[in-house]
Amino acid sequence: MLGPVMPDGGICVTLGVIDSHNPHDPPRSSSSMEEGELLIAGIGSLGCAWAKAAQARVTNWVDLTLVDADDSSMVGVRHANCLLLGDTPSEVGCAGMPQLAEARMRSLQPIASHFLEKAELVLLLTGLGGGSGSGASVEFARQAAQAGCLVISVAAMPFEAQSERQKIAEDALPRLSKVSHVCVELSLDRMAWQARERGVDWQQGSAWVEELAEGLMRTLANVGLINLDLMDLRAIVSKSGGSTLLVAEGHCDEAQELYLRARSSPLAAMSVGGATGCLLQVEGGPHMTLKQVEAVADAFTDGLSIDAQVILGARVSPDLEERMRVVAVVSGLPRGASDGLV
Ligand SMILES: Nc1nc2c(ncn2[C@@H]2O[C@H](COP(=O)(O)OP(=O)(O)O)[C@@H](O)[C@H]2O)c(=O)[nH]1
Ligand SMILES: [Mg+2]
Repeated sequence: MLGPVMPDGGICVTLGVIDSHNPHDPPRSSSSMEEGELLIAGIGSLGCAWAKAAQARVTNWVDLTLVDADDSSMVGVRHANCLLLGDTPSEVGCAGMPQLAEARMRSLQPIASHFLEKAELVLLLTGLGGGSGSGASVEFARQAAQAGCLVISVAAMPFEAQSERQKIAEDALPRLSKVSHVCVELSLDRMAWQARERGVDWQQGSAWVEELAEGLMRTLANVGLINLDLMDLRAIVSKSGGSTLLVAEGHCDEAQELYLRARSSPLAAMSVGGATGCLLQVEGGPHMTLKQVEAVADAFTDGLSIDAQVILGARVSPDLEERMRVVAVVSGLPRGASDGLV
């Protein structure tokens, strides 16, 4: 531990630097996490596709749950808890019927409770606007929270041209947000736009979701003291108000650039100004300096409330060399805040 540091603005930051061993294989010490404590859950077809891709990056130490009315979402998966919403031919499909998906998810609670009781953190990925994701994700998040899990939901909003889907999504989002500790809203339009910029198909634009999931899971698992870190995360997300996630990777000397990259991810417009809580994890190569960590902390905490609680962790991962990976959970945001991100 390097002890508390006080960056500009008077925000008190607790800083810990932990050397990770092999970045690809986080330690599972006896005092750290147990199997099943970290869970990525995909709900609905898009959510399942994202969850499979995200969990494939952290396969040895994060479990996977797939929930959909369509069993093709579960094809080709080796180790996952698969929950099919309706298991007779007449029941298959929840197209445009979120209430039906929600009711079916409710009836699956006895099965879901087996793995939700063990889990500490659930990262829920879903695309709103269809039936399965919009209905079942609300009920799944409710069950997870009831089982004592910390629930972080990432929900994609439909393309603006899809007005029927928009309506369903706008109904589902506040309900999902209410039963999640953190609910991050993604815009498929922004994602598609960014994918086009890079010359890839919009569905491949999901690399950002995978990075977010991987970054968050590494933040929580790599440090070895999972419970301590989950407690830090709990302290941050328990603040009242809105919350969001920021993730970025870039050169370790470009703190401001890293921050701007994190802010331009396909999140819906949301200002982090006035936030009262921030958990910031900075990961860099072996030559990362305290000065670089502080520069990133300054860039990410600039504009937070003057008395914000900031918990800062830093970790050395040899594979990052000159690069830095930053994951921030920002909470206590004034409701309805928007700064019109492009
Ligand atoms: N245009 C387009 N949008 C899609 C496609 N697949 C998914 N989406 C979007 O993703 C959202 C969720 O879709 P999906 O996960 O298939 O719904 P669910 O399985 O019924 O929950 C939809 O509301 C759409 O906005 C696609 O192939 N084309
Ligand atoms: Mg579907």
